[in-house]
Amino acid sequence: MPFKTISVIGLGYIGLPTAAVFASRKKQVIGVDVNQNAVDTINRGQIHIVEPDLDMVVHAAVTEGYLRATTRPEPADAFLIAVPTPFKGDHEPDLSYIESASKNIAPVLKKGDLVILESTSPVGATEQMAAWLAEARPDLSFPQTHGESSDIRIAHCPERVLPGHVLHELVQNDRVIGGMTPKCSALAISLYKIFVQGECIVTNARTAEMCKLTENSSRDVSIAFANELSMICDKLDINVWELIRLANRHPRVNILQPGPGVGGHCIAVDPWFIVSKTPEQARLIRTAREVNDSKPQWVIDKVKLALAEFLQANPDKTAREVSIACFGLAFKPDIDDLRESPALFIATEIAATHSGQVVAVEPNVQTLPDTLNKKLSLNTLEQALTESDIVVILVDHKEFKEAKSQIFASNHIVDARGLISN
Ligand code: SAJ
Repeated sequence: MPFKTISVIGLGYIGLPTAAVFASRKKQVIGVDVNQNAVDTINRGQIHIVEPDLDMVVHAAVTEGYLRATTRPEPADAFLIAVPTPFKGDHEPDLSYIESASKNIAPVLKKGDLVILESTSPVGATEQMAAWLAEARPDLSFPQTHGESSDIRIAHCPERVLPGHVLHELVQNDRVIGGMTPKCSALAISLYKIFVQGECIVTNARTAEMCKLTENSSRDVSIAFANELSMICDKLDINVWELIRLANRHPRVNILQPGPGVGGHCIAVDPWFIVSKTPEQARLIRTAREVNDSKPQWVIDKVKLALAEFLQANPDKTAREVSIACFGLAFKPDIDDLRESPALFIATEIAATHSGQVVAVEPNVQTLPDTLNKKLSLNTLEQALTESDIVVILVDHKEFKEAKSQIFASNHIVDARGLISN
């Protein structure tokens, strides 16, 4: 077998599940992360991130001796780089994590090794990674200079799994394999076939990079269309949820759902990687980002309006006596991930500016991040409905859908998800 030992660099939302799944197929896996705390947690058989069933898979992999974490790279037959690729303040991609991962693994590379970049990356990042590796190891040959006879094989194989369904999608999804040469692709396929049941489709590295960016930009543009419609319909006094339901009856129309904005760590970031490379051409992609990014403030303004209307209808009350409940803080339904969440941003802003009480109902989390505790407190659904004057629906969690008629009975509702109007 060509892969006795596999190393995964970056043990986050993609790297850790990937490492655990290789280990579950009885491969020796070395996980590498700069975060000592994450490394220690994993070596205890526990996890530092939230993903259904991942705890069990990691626990089994560690206790059976197939997965081990460390902060310093060790020799392996294949290296998968799954580190963050955020953007800088000006929306320019920040490749510094890929650069330091490349420089860290370079000393342990040997002839015949495969290096795969899995991180979502701007076009050209794989070639850049190959250049960093070659610079650090002039004694080895690389595909950019030696083609099919290179010592090291390099490919870009972007991750495409949906948070909350990672373990299932890692195995079932088709995989785009962008080798720097056909032999690089062939070796990458033989690695992924250890656990991937979906099809592995070969292309080149640049197309694979653009493919991942295109998938998330396509979704961002579609959501922006829905969000723009919601703002248009609000002006025209039309129920956008009914409108979309009706339009979607057309056999070739499939509009997505408006919401309080686009959250998560991918869809709100990746389109900028296209815009930064081709700013003059990527007009629609940029505008979609701007539309989606404007939606949280639009919702906050709606809450302010609801408060003004409430005070007008209840002249005996002051703002300090008005209680607001925010339903949902996660970045999308039925998960507990609060990172990059427009719902959390909106709830925090309301708590910071409203003089009365602001509570949040979030059935998927037990405690709020320390930074929020003073301004925002968690409440149960029942208590929030009894005690609040204004209800703001930010996430359509299943618990809220089940309590739809109870919520509907509230007098003042700002419904950013169409929970009750849908
Ligand atoms: N959203 C809406 N309306 C919709 C659909 C989504 O407002 O109709 C919002 C969600 O509430 C959320 C955001 O968009 O705030 C993103 O959620 P999502 O479920 O669309 O996507 P993510 O970020 O969880 O995962 C995406 C996936 N990409 C695509 O579906 C094209 C996933 O397959 C990728 O692997 C992942 O990004 C990634 O890691 O890039």
